[in-house]
Amino acid sequence: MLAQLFATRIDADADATCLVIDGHAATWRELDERARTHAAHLLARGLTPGDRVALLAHPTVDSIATLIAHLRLGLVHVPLNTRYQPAELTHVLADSGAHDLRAAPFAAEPPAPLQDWPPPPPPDTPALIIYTSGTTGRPKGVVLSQRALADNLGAMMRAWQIGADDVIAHALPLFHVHGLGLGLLGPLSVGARVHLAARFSPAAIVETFAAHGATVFMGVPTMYHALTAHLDAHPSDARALAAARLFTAGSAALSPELLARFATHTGHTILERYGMTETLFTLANPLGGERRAGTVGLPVAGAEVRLVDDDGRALPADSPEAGELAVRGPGLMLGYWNDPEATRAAYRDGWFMTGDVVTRDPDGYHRIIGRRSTDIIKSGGFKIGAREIEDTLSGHPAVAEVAVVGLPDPRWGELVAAAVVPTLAAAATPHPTLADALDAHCRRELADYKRPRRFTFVHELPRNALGKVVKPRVRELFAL
Ligand code: MCA
Ligand code: AMP
Repeated sequence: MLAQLFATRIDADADATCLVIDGHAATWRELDERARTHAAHLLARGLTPGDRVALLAHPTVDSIATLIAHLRLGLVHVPLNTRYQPAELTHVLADSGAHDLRAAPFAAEPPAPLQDWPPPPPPDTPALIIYTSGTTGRPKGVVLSQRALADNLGAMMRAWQIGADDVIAHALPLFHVHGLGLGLLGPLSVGARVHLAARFSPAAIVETFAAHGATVFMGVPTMYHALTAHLDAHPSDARALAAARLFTAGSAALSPELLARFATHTGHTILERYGMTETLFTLANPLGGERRAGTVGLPVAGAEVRLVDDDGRALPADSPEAGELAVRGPGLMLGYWNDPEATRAAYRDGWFMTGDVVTRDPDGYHRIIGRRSTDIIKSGGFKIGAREIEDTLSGHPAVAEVAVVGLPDPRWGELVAAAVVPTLAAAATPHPTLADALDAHCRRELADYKRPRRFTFVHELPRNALGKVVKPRVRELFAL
């Protein structure tokens, strides 16, 4: 489905610039030529539809051409998180069984580029596997179909009226659906131009608006925090942003204070929306109507949502009560890769259970007020599983027991923090020395955003009568 959209673009707009990456521009024709060369390499390797292919998700024209080749050949694209450490990458490669383009680079001598693209793969075949953290151990692979991407991203592009006149200022990572789907594939599929920055910085975003006529920016709240701080220091930079058409936020809660400060600088009310890797994008404030601070708005076209109480009953539409958000619709994943049990457990009565606790205003606007599990942390818009960090820290010889929590933080949303009971052998080691040793261990084993930023050392962890660690009380240990 997406494959078809790209075919249309190449026929219609061959000489239009579709990507600008750190100053290097590429037209659709160039992107297509590179994709064809890449496709020829892949076919020469004997890869066939359904095979997974892993690639470090660096923002380069080549990696995007590779992605397009995969989508058009019916190969399953597995973007590798560029912040991952070797052990994390090993898990993704082993779990997905992906052909690793890093381990087996193509021969220097390219084969003749592919002459004709094959017919588009069937809509319900896997297109992407995105690894996302959960409550259990290592990240799980979320399998997204060609149809889910085309339908849901198409709905989002229509809702935001994104089209060939738009230029997207893009600084999100290309290994999650926010940056890869909403920021890149969606806009490209409707003919918008995407300006990618290799790294996010407020100055680079301002420059994309001031010098390259960007019209739309999609960011996580941490980026708006940085942008607003930049505008506090350089108020005149707000002019370039004021001329834009649309600013959107998602992946984590945007505080009403931040929304108001950004509006004071730029005149723009950020459009906040909600999504999840497993469901794609399901709730959004309207482009035309009221964008209500502290809410994620209304269901996106095609998505059905309902709130479910603790007994599994759907709440009536006008109920003021909080319930777990359940989602149905074409954007839903095909399942977790190779994990039918986890897939089954994620659904109830045919609805995907998000784990997010939500209320509804009388007129239908949704508010995310919490999460069912204290073991999911969102920091900088990245999802982090407390369990994975605990398992990593438990592997250090100085750790007898550990509990990881998220602490509220104005910049990062939540900050990863670890309460540690040292082993007897380590009990006499000064706490700063222990913290340094654990930090060094985490730097080797974990992506930087997963590293605990605070450690506390305790004699025992707070537990309930059943012996289970009580996470809210672990959080209190850091207030001392
Ligand atoms: C980095 N630092 C941190 C964290 N990350 N400190 C605390 N907590 C963190 N999480 C520190 C670094 O160690 C460094 O410290 C300093 O901050 C700057 O690091 P750097 O990596 O340069 O930070 P950054 O580039 O400014 O990173 C911020 C970021 C990044 C660009 C906002 O977090 C990001 O790309 N987030 C996007 C995540 C995303 O795409 N999520 C979408 C998931 P020092 O200077 O001391 O070394 S998809 C999703 O959620 C659904 C579908 C949806 O709805 O979108
Ligand atoms: P991910 O697994 O990285 O796709 O993250 C999905 C999760 O991000 C959701 O289940 C929510 O907890 C959170 N999320 C996404 N958008 C928002 C938002 N606008 N406000 C609050 N939380 C959000």
